[in-house]
Formats: sequence, structure tokens, C-alpha cells
Amino acid sequence: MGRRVVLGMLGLGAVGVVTGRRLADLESRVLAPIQSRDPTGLTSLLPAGAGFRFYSVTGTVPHRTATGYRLTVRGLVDRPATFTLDDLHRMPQTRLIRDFQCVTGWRVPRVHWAGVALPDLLDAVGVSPRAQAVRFTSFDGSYSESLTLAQGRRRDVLVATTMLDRPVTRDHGGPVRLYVAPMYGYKSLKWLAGIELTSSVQAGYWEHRGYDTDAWVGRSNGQQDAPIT
Ligand SMILES: Nc1nc2c(c(=O)[nH]1)N[C@H]1C(S)=C(S)[C@@H](COP(=O)(O)O)O[C@H]1N2
Ligand SMILES: [Mo]
Repeated sequence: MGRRVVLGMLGLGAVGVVTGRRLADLESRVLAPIQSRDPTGLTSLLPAGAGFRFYSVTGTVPHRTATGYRLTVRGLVDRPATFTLDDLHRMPQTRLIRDFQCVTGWRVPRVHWAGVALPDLLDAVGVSPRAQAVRFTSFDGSYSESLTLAQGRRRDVLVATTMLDRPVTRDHGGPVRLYVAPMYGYKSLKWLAGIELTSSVQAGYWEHRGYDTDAWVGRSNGQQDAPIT
């Protein structure tokens, strides 16, 4: 994992690009108590992370090798399936160059991403007409996220296998993470293990702690301005 420099998220917010009063309030209300409970692993600077900060709500994450990795897709689908990393590599690949923006204010510009566009994966399993939402689970054992089905059909939502032009590293959620380009970083679930088609959106980890479920960059979580450019 490398040497971690624990950074106060409130401090980051103060130097960040966007901290409106509401956002700052949210951070102190939501994040400070969590930080004091677990000051060791919540956020740290990745030495080789190109400006990314390392986030994990669990601290430790089980390792998944490239060959041992499995992604299960189930729920309201016609053909439940399990994908290996090779399976994902054999599917049509989508590339994106887009910013990564955490709700606390830090941003990494023009990150290179590649992987399987979520709509292509959904087409591969066949979505039932009863499905309204897509839920994601992590092999860290506790993080989860959800999108509406319409959001999940966007071509700028990736089941990402590369990030920064190389396989997604373990710190960044490898071997496979989600990348939801138009939304704040907390939607981009790391260490992706499961995708489930559901009948309604279920609040994810940070949404249970006060953050918006629709996390559009620049117009959620108290932000009303145009997206930050
Ligand atoms: N499983 C999991 N995914 C996660 C998180 C996490 O703690 N656990 N943190 C989220 C948040 S708040 C951000 S900003 C990004 C950070 O991505 P990075 O660790 O690659 O910088 O991951 C998101 N995905
Ligand atoms: Mo974040």
C-alpha cells in the first residue's frame, strides 16, 4: 500500500475547489465522526497516484488476483452470469479521458480510463423489464452503490479494468472498479464484485451518511453551479 499520509478531509475541503457552506457542513457532520473513529485508513495520499487520494472505508481489502477475479451479474436479468477478467477484456472496450472529482474538493484532471461500458455488460446479460436500478457491491465487504437503470445505461459509466493507462491497481480498486464519469467519486465503487439489477435504487455507503444518491458533479450535495472545469 505504500506509506500513507493521513489527511484530514475537512482540511482538504478547505483547500479544495468547491467547498460551499453546505458541503462543508456535510463534511463536518458526516466525516469528522467517522474519522475520529478510524483515523488510520480513511484517506491518504498515494505517492504514485497522480493526485488521487486513497480511500477505503474498510481499511483492508482482500486481494484478488487477475486470474482469481470474478464479477457476478444477477438479479432482474435474463441470463445471470459470472465474468472473469479475461471475459471482460474480450468484450468491446470503451475508452474515456475524463476528470475524477471527489465531493470533498480534490480533482484529478484528464484521467485515462478503459473497460467495458456498463450498457454493453447489461446487454450481455439481458435486463428484465421489471428492473429499474443497478446495484454494485465490493469485495471489501461493506461498500455499495446504486444507479438508476437510465444512469447505468450511460456510455460514460465503465466497468473499468484500466485507469491511468495501466491495469487498475489494488489501491485504486483493482482488478476491476466502477467509473461513473458524470458523478462524484463516491459513486465509482472500488473492488467491484457484484452487479445486481433491482426494482428500485438502494442507498449506498455514503448516501446512508448524508450524501446525495444522484451525485452529478456540480449540481448535487449543495452545489448549484455549472460543473467545475
Ligand atoms: N469500495 C470502495 N469504493 C470507493 C470508496 C471506498 O471507500 N470503498 N471511496 C469512494 C470515494 S469517496 C472516492 S473519492 C473514490 C476514490 O478513488 P481512489 O481511491 O482511486 O482515489 O473511490 C470511491 N469508491
Ligand atoms: Mo470521495
